[in-house]
Amino acid sequence: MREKLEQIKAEALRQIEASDALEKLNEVRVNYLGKKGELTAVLKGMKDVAAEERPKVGQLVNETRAEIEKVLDESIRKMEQRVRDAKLKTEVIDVTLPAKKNSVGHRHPSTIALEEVERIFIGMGYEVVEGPEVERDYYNFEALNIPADHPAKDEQDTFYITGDILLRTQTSSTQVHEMEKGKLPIRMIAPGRVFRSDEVDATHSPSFHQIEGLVIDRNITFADLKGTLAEFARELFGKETKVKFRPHHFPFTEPSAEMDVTCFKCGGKGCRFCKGEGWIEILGCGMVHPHVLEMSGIDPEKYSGFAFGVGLERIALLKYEIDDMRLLYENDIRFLKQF
Ligand code: 2U9
Repeated sequence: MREKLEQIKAEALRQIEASDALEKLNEVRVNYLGKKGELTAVLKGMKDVAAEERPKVGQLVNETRAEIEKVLDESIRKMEQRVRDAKLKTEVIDVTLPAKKNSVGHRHPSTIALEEVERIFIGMGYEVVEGPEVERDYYNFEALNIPADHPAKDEQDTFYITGDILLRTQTSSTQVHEMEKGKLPIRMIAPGRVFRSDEVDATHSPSFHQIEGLVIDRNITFADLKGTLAEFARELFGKETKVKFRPHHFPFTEPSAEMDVTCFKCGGKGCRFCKGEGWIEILGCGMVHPHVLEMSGIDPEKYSGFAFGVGLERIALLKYEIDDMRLLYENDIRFLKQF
């Protein structure tokens, strides 16, 4: 038995010595130490060995196994080292090569402008509320005091889905839903996409975005409107910005006004940017019409409020001095990556 084990060991060591690849060393492991290997076969043949000899033979088998394993592991370690060395020699890394460009996207200029406006109003305690883009005629027009014969209701101006269902032309509908909930006071802005049947040009698009604001509480006056919107203008365009209110008409507010800001390029002197005016029109606003409050179940004797509406694209165009609205929709990466 001893000779047989010596023979097995010598043959295993010879094969290890002759191996020139890791696969071959693994083969040796399987053939000699594996479940069906030669040493296991010897152990299985123990039944033919005299009982008193068995512990000795068992010990011999284990010793042989340990010796083969030791040489095998050492050979594998050396072989792996040789493979690594060869790889290092062939795979030269040129550290002077330019790195792969990692191109990370960023927010769209309209989104940057929206988040700026939201930041300002959230800072003044307003809530941001979003509503549906598809609306009933009532929420888009009637509840806002826009009568059936108003030109805005013309099919030329509004996208109708049915006679009663349409794509909202303003986000005021979202504010009407809030008023109907009956929770007062209200201090909210409603940003979102709106639709008007307009031809595309540098300043018009059939789909654009608005941010409308609404405040309803006891004792709200035009002074609150002026103070709030003047502060908004200063935050958005710089603390030197002055505001001016011109009388206007909207069916849903009374009195109504348009607000201009001093040109942030020339400070109001007049330049090319403000077309020599010194002023730039920025938004529409007014005191919520008592009838509008009443229709949504708010008592105009107890409560009053102000509202305003601003075009998001207009803010983005002004802020970034872009002269054509279409650039905001085309998603041309050469344009977008400038912001
Ligand atoms: C309720 C009552 C009144 C919202 C208002 C404007 C004035 C306004 C335009 C600005 C440019 C639309 O994006 S634009 O084309 N909007 O001038 N919007 S007051 O008034 C409301 C809103 C909700 C219940």
